[in-house]
Amino acid sequence: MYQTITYRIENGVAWLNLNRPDKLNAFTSQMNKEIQKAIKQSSNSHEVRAIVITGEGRAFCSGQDLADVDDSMNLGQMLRDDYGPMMKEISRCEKPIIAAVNGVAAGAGFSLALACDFRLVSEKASFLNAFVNIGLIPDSGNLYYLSRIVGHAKALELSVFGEKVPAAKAEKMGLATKVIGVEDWNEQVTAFAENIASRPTKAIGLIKRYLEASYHLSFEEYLKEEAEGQRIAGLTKDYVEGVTAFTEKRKAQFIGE
Ligand code: T3D
Repeated sequence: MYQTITYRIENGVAWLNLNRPDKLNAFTSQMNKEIQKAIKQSSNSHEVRAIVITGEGRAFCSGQDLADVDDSMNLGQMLRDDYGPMMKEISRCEKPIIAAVNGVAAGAGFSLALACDFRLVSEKASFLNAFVNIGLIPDSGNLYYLSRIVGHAKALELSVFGEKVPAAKAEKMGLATKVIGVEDWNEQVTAFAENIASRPTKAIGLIKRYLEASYHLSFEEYLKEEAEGQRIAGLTKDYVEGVTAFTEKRKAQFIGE
């Protein structure tokens, strides 16, 4: 079904592995489309309550496959056809998405990690806003997310100098949710993802929706929207379970509905 990625669901977690390790998981048009499809599949599946995107081999993703482009290509069209739709699918997804950054994340691979809700970063991983090194601007929502995560000044610095940011420095900048050692990488990533998957999935989706909306609305408009969000959250089974568990002094068992 998929050729450039692998996809499986385990314990409520959809695992989406970029699978072109000999090219450091560089993007092709096909890979863009397969990621888009896998995110949509996860969004539509009741079974999925968290999504992990990671890379096979030693890299997370090295960005656009530079062997797959030529000078005559309209790069704007490429973004409109491939990267834009993929990034929109990710931003529309109401399930929590975790980038498990196992190795270098460069160019649009960095953008992909930025678009995720959490970034678990291996101690041997690094981030590289490589675009400027080949005369391009950061794309695929990169500046949009990067400036929100690290602030305007750092976003400009990382984009203009295009230098590698090692895991420890990335953590200090707020780029990493958590840096994880190589030895317990699989265990810790799985535990983090399954923890998120056990939480009230609908509420998490609404948190994502309204956090994003807060950037685009006046405070008055935001309060109006927020009230609607809470109305929806208040109708979920997980809300009933949360309150019941509190009054019964036990741990809530959320089901994601
Ligand atoms: O079309 C457009 O340009 C518009 C779209 C833009 C979106 C973008 O993402 S632009 C940015 C594209 N990405 C880059 O510029 C990053 C290029 N890669 C690197 O800078 C380095 O490879 C890394 C820092 C990512 C890793 O360095 P290192 O030393 O660990 O590995 P390496 O030896 O450079 O790479 C290993 C192999 O992967 C190598 O192939 P080989 O020699 O073993 O056959 C290398 O060519 C290949 N590879 C790495 N990145 C890419 C790639 N092949 C194709 N495309 C790549 N992006």
